[in-house]
Amino acid sequence: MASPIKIFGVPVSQNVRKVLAVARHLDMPVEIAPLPPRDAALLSVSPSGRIPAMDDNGFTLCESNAILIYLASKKPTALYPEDPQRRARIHQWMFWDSAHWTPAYQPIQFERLVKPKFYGGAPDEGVIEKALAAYNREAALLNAALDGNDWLTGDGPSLADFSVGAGFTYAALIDLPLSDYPNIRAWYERLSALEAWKASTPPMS
Ligand SMILES: N[C@@H](CCC(=O)N[C@@H](CS)C(=O)NCC(=O)O)C(=O)O
Repeated sequence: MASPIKIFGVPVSQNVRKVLAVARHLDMPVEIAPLPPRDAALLSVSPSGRIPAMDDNGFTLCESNAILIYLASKKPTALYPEDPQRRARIHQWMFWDSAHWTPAYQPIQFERLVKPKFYGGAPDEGVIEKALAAYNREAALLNAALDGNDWLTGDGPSLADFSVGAGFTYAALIDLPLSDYPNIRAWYERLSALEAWKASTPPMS
């Protein structure tokens, strides 16, 4: 008999959080191996040492968005509809998340949260200023896309919302500017009301 899918990574990581939230939304049992990044035990599933990673009975995978697609492909639901154009739109947002959105907000999260908490030292305001310019450029795009839309790609939540929404996990703690983005605020409230999103909330967010 097949074992539950194993997810490697600490749930405080927003990239792990999105995987756990999607698994929960799909009602798919997973087992968590709470390893921090670069743990030696990770390397056979995640050669970069980054989290999250996954092992489904010998099939290993890393990259959070690839894992989301894998999980949702195993159990077809409205999170990942079969229609090619709807899927393409979901992929568009997931690629944007990896290529533009995460790189825009992550330096702010690192400087304001990860660095003081785990490495010690004051935030580098120069890094933050540069990152805020990128963040505002991307947040304006997201806010515009949500104008008149409750969700990113259809009438209900899809993988796109879980993927992009993970970036707001620490928004309050790291003081991400949201006052100019009312559509993002309303959308993130909708996402936050989902049982799966609540259940995957890291303790310190
Ligand atoms: N693109 C990757 C990013 C994964 C990532 O950077 N994870 C962080 C934790 S949130 C990590 O493992 N950092 C350690 C490192 O980069 O060495 C994904 O979406 O899975």
